[in-house]
Amino acid sequence: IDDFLGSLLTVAAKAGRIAKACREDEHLLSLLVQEKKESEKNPRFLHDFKTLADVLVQEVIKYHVSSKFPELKGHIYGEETNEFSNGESSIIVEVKETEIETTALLNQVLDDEQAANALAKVIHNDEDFEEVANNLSISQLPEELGIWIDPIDSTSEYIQGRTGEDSGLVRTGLPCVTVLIGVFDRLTGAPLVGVVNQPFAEKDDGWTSKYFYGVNLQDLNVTHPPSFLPSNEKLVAVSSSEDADIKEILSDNGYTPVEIAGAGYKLLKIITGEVCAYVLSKPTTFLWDTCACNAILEAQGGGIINYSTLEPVRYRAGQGVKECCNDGGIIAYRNDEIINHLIQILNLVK
Ligand code: 2IP
Ligand code: CA
Ligand code: CA
Repeated sequence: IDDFLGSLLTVAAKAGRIAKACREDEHLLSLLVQEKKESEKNPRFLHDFKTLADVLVQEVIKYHVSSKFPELKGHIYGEETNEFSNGESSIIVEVKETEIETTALLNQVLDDEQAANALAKVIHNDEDFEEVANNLSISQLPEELGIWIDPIDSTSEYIQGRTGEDSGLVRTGLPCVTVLIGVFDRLTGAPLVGVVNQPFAEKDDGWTSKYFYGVNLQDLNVTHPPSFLPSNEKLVAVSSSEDADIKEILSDNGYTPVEIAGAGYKLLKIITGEVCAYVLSKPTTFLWDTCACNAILEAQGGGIINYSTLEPVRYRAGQGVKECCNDGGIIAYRNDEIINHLIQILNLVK
């Protein structure tokens, strides 16, 4: 059976291994960081970076999914463009048929044979993902699908590389890094399948990763972790850039706003039940940030609405920060009771 969910989890796990490989080697990491062009920058940041890891991960996911599911070719969208410049010239980074060819291409970017070799090995090493309980064949999904990839969310945390607090609710650091793959219905815009890999979930002698998924169909509704997990009723995740008056309204109404890095990671904290919602009044998240976790949240009975229109966020093809911005802000929530209360206290009723 063409296990669609298994394929997404397999490539998300490989993406996590690539992100780890790129960070492991300080020299390699220094080679990988490049400031984004003005047109690609997220207004949230004065300096917005992408790393070769971002571009590589996105290309690996595109290559893997479109070779296994050719009907998706041309409908796999991602945050990053696959152009990477090493100073004097720019190179189109992609996965080649063979490891040798991929090594040669990477060496053009890295100018470091050994590093290029190491990375190409991880890219071409196919470790199958452990059995996934719910085989999901692509035939169970609507015909017209699209995929949104955020290859590495929390790039700033990824580059800084802090290990994060060792207990309780991690708020910054490598644990906030997530690989996000969201599948949506191109006709309705509804998020259907979400897969998240958290490559730096726990630090013991090395980093152990964690995975999460959700399938949100009429006749199939599964999530990992299970939906019955209780949700913290008081903590609300906010961006460190959120307005003080919004944080005040939350505190005045029985909630505790918690500043946590990472759009994907804040959404993940709702999915795991550690916070009950994520409120963002700013236009600083994009379709690639929210699609994966939106599918999981809807499968759990929650969702994401636009902070200004109160409409559920819906997904479409697009390219770049202008076309793909959740420009009214978002509110993500675990259940209807929470969203109804938040709309009321934030006085958002139109
Ligand atoms: C970023 C990243 C930032 C987030 C921003 C996202 O994605 O998740 O953490 O800002 O909205 O677009 P904040 O930390 O204020 O929530 P990326 O790292 O992929 O650019
Ligand atoms: Ca992101
Ligand atoms: Ca990103």
